[in-house]
Amino acid sequence: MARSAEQGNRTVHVPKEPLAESPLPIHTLGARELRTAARRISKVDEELRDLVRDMLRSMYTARGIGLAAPQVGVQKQLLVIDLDLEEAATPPLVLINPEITAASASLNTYEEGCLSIPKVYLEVVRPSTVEVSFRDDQGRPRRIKADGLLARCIQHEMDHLNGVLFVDRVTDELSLNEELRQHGFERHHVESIR
Ligand code: K1U
Ligand code: ZN
Repeated sequence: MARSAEQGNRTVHVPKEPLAESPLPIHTLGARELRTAARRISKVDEELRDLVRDMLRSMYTARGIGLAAPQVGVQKQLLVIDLDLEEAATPPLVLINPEITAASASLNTYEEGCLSIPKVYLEVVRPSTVEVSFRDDQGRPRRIKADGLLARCIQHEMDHLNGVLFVDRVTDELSLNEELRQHGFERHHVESIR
């Protein structure tokens, strides 16, 4: 639907309270959708912003801090992040066609989780800081330097855009097998594309 000049292209904004049901079902380990590489987005329009809103509502409902489009079965290079779930005034980050332009040589270890692998938490080693270029929800080019949990989350979500899951990066095979088993997954569900 066309928007009037008064309405303009509004930045996406949705309440952070969880809904009774996720607007978009989130695929879980074993689903083919999680192993399919996402395509670049050529047009940032109201239809895409509607998808962003539904992804944000789904992320807030699942109480996650990030969500990538392939997790909801959409093979587009789009991800959302919000590290401040309790603060309504903090806007989420929307990254369209993100590219890592620099990554630190220094690495750190963090126990990651994933909405697509519920309850499984395992240590993953990644670069401590990254620089990322992307388009925002208005299609404007952006560039950020990220460290801490934001750097971690960006790398985790960008992996989703390439069909890579954090369990592919776990080096402790014993812990991986045990943690998967304890939460109802089997090793064959991982089926790495790497
Ligand atoms: O991609 C996803 O499935 C979201 C994932 C993001 C993520 C978490 C931890 C490290 C890297 C990436 C999650 O949000 S899982 C839930 C979670 O770990 C968490 C939720 C609320 C506060 C803090 C962590
Ligand atoms: Zn994930």
